[in-house]
Amino acid sequence: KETKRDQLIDILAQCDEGFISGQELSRKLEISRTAVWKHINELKKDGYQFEAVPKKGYRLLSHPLAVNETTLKWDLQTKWLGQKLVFKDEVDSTQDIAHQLAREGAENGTTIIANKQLKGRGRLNRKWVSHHDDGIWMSMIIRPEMAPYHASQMTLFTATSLVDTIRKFADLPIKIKWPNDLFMDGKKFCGILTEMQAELDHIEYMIIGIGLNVNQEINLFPEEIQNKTTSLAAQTQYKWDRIRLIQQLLADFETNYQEFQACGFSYVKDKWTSNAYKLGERVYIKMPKKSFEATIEGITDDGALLVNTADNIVEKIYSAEIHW
Ligand code: BT5
Repeated sequence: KETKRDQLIDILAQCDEGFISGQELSRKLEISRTAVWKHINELKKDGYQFEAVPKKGYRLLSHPLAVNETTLKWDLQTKWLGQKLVFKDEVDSTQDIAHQLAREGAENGTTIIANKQLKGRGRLNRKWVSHHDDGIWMSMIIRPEMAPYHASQMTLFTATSLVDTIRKFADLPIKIKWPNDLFMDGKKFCGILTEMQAELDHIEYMIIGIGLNVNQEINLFPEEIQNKTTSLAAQTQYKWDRIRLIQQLLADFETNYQEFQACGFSYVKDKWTSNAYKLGERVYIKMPKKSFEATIEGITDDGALLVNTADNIVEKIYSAEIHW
């Protein structure tokens, strides 16, 4: 059932005359004028902007940029992804909360989003800088019908879905660096962390973590990564609406995921390849036991990286770091 607050937002948003008086609102909502005033103040705190004119009343000027559970769920166009949404202002890592909820049985699609992370992490326990609330830090609990050895496809899938979403807002030259980074202008602005709980033949759950730099100024990043890091706003020179971006991201992930389930990895492979970073170029492949120079040829039908080594041998790589 819609709360009074939701009803108030609806009335304000649909008000043709622009202004609506406190008295009118109190009548329509069947609450006191003090209660209306309290709700309006709450909404202001959440980032809604009003024009208030004596005798005329209130007019809604803009919806909030403040990200929270209400604003995220308002007009969210998904069926199962993010419909169970946990929003926190500050956490250690959204991955940890997701693991805990998944262990407790949280349903497929449950999504955890935070404004700030104190201990955001990347792969191999590397740090993910996310202590400012200008980015998108989220973890999705997915319970896929997929063999564990196909799990790495989810990372590649997520990267392609993210590219789709961002391109809906701006035509940016985004490239996917295997396996889990999005780059622009030669700099990283997004990383994906896929973790899972699985038996040999069965995935119990996956946690897909997305860290996306949105409105950061570059000087917010620690010095050691400033020259290799960027954000959407740094590239476009304007601030992005994080709420719309998250909502679109969830909606695209959901529809693309359905396609991926129906068509298999071929749905991902072409999209991935057409956005691949350094395709056909020489890079360094670093693995725990060996490092070598090779040319990136593409990915295989199961998501491994295909490279051509200096001795003209084509190798499939399942896990490595790529440098240049
Ligand atoms: C990743 O790891 O790129 C995966 C990052 C996943 C972060 C999300 S945020 C929501 C969820 N909760 C978490 O705690 N994590 C996930 P990796 O490929 O290991 O890259 C880590 C490296 O990226 C670091 O060693 C830095 O060099 C660089 N880095 C750190 N923070 C960055 C940032 N904000 N933007 C760009 N590069 C960054």
